[in-house]
Amino acid sequence: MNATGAVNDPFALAREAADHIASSTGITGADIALVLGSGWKSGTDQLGEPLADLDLAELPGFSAPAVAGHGGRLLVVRTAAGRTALVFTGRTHYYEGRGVAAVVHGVRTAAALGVGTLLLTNGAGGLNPAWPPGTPVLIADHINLTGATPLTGATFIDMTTTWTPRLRELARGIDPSLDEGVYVQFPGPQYETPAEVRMARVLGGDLVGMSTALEAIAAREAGMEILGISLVTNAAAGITDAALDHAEVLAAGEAASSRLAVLLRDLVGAL
Ligand code: 8IG
Repeated sequence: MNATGAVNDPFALAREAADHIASSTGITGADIALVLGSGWKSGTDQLGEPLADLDLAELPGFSAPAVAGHGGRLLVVRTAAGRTALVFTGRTHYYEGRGVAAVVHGVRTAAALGVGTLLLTNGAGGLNPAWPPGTPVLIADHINLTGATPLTGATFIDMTTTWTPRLRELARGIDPSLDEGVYVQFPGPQYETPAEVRMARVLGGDLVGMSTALEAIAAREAGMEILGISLVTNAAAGITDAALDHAEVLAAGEAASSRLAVLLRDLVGAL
């Protein structure tokens, strides 16, 4: 604790949040965690039997969502296979300026509850013109362009199989039409310039966004297996002539919602 009584150790704060979740819901642990990004909110209905619905802002270390269209709840669900899933309907973004530990607090809280499988979703700009808005794309790998990391000190984490091959195969078994791509996390909050999108392409990127990579690093530190899916909500800047607009992002999520809900339901049932 510091002078104001706040917990400085992010793992102790995650433990505190986990204990709060356990005592207020009656669960003793969880198996799976989902983080729902822009456009993914509609996917919560069919995930299983609802056990609890908590306001994230009331849990230690979390805060209310900063962005229209981002949710702020933690749902606890019993899946068809009898597993316990934590569903975060929103996340803290790096651009909010609350620090990297706040960005990965949900992941560390899930880890403290014993979660071993993490499904990270997001809304992203697509670099491939064959991906119209509303296309879900599996994350095969990522590039972290934030210049930040949730790790401190000499914490050498192997990132080779961050985006678990077994889980990607499972997802493609459920939906063989899913393409894969490399996700590039920019710091945001501004969208990219066309030149930055061309840079991302030269670097090997297929998707641009403002989340996910930092969470994946924390999840690997915690030993989790991770599956990631981006919803292409817009063509990245300069890929088409269109300007980028947050309303377009929300509309693409709406339009894709029934497909995403089915995909999430089938994935969570199989994890
Ligand atoms: I939704 O085109 C969504 N999020 N950086 N670029 C970045 N983030 C995004 C984009 C995009 N679309």
